[in-house]
Amino acid sequence: MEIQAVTMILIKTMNKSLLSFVGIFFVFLVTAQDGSSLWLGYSILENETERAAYAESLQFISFSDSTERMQLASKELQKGLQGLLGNSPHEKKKLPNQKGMYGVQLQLDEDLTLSKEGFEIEYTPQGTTIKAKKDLGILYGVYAFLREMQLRKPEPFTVVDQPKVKIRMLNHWDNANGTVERGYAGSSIWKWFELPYRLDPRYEDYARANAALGINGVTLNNVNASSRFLTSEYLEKIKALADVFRPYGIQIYISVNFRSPKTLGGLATSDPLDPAVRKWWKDKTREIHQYIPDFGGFLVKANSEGEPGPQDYGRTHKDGANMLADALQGYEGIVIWRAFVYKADPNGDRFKEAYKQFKPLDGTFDPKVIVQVKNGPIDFMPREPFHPLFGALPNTPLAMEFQITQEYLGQATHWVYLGGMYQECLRSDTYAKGPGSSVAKVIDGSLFEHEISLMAGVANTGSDANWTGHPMGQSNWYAFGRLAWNPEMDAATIAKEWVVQSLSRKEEAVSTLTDLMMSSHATYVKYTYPLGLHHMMGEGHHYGPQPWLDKSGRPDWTSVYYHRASASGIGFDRTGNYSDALDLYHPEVQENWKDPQSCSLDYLLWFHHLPWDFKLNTGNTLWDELITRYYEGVAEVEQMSTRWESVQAQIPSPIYENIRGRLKIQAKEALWWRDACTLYFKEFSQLPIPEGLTPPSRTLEEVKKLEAIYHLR
Ligand code: BDP
Repeated sequence: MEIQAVTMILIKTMNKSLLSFVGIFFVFLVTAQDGSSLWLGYSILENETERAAYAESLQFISFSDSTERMQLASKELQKGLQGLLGNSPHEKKKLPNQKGMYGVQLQLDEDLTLSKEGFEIEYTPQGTTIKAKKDLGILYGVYAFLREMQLRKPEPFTVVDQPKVKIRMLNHWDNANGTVERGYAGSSIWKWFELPYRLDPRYEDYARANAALGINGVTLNNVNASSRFLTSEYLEKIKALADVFRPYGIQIYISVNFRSPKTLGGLATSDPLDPAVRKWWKDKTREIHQYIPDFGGFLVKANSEGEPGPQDYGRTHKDGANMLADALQGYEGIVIWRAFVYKADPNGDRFKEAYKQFKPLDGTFDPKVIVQVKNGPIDFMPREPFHPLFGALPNTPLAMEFQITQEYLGQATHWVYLGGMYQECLRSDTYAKGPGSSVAKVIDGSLFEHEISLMAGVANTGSDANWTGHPMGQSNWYAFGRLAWNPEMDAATIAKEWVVQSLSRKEEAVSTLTDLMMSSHATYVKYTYPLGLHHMMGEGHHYGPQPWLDKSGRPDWTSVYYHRASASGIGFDRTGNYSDALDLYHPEVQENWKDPQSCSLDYLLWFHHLPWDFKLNTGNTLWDELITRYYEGVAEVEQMSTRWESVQAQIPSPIYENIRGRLKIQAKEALWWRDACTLYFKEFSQLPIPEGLTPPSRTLEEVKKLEAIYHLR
């Protein structure tokens, strides 16, 4: 309000050129400084000639049909152009027939050979069309056009695009009390106590940001679900959100607690084969549709980490999932059943648990069911081999579950771009139908020809002004969205897109930041879990190192269960000599990993237990390589800081300072990880820190105390 008033006074008193300068300044001021506008900041195009050329060719917007969403698309285009060009074209009902009058037409075209969300953009200086079969395609086309304008010069171009995955979804682990499980960016963005009466303006900002990526589904609540979300009181609140999201093409899903018939319905059981239970879910589903006619469906975590499920009644995952599918018959919605299940068996291997439970169920699920599998077999570790279920269930559609929130990846203080990690998983070859059977093709449904396809990302959003805590966390939300649209996209291209739209268009900044983003994940892995180590984080909070953790609620929640360090060596033997988890993969995949001499070093200790003096193909012994990597990781964080400082002038200063501070924390904690792990493993190897590296200046006991602080009351 105040900014607008000041602007009006300035406008009245200024000449034109000064005005455009002030315009640029204000657009910058209100859009780019705190990161709250995400990739929709649309800061002014700096190159005046290019800006003028775009402005010349974009003088008006017209649209073929006046649906609510077409109008929304036009408004979004106006908003974007206002930012990029400093002024916005007017809407015109009819195409102006004047020479020199060029603009954009948003045009519905039933004859296009694209899916209902696809679009075609044709830009020329003398006129631009954005065509789609449906108005949602037009909206997606508008966002894509605004993105392209920031990446290209004003020269003719054509873009034809459509999503490869049908459901592109965020999973929020948000609780009814406003907390977020594994959230590091403040409290929940959903204000349950205010809904449905007050609609926080951020709901719409959130919907815009997602729609710009093509995200079309949102599960609002934690998979460790409260039955409260199924009460009519909460359904009314959820309906209010659904109404905000609908114009943006986003459908709502709810995580459900399997015990709800008992806790909420007062029934004696929640057995999925009990007729009263089945009726309860049917009635509840009908009720949900009275509030949300286009309800997306249910997400279920069952018989996992203490959550209730069909196994409590001697039934299977299939019985539970199919009961919910039955309740959804006649509606559009689906059941998303999670495969994140594992049992505490001190002599077993958690790696194999989900496979053991789900493989025998292949082909038994209702067509409305999709099984959602985490990218790796353990639990969102910084680097995991792809989950062996991908490619192993040809008769069951499988959804990908990635984690965007950085639970095990430094939370909100470490800069880790996840695009490359997602890409590594999606490009992995399962060999399920011969070479080229990538995880991406399993997920998009093309490999086994499934109707439903889904990619989910566990959200990293919160109430912080910049949404994600670490400003770079935004890039992970962005990368997830782009890969959900097209799992074959390139992570570096995505990184660059994000930088250009969100941080800086200055050439040097773009290349430095893209580089930094692309190497950030490998750096993190080096100072935390090099060579395929996994699951050695602080108990419960999952922050910082605790490789010495040997007692917990379950053996497979400790660290020693995974690294198995002893005087004789380190690593989890998953070959035929011990757990044989490798056998769950196709023979060609096994071939890549089964021989420790040829196994990629990134996965070595995932599959092999090796002596400390094992000679690697780098020429180093295992011990020397391990320790060297910890040291390299620390050094790389120092280099990140220096490179970050080199682009200071090209980054909005609040974001610059924010990241600079976080990099200092990261440097301190990289050292924490290095010292904790090297000193701890040294107890077993009894070997010296390799020559040329300065041994840690603190003792293991001192480092152990750092983690202990997290448990003080
Ligand atoms: C683990 C998290 C836990 C989640 C669980 C899940 O630590 O908070 O509830 O995954 O995915 O990574 O169900």
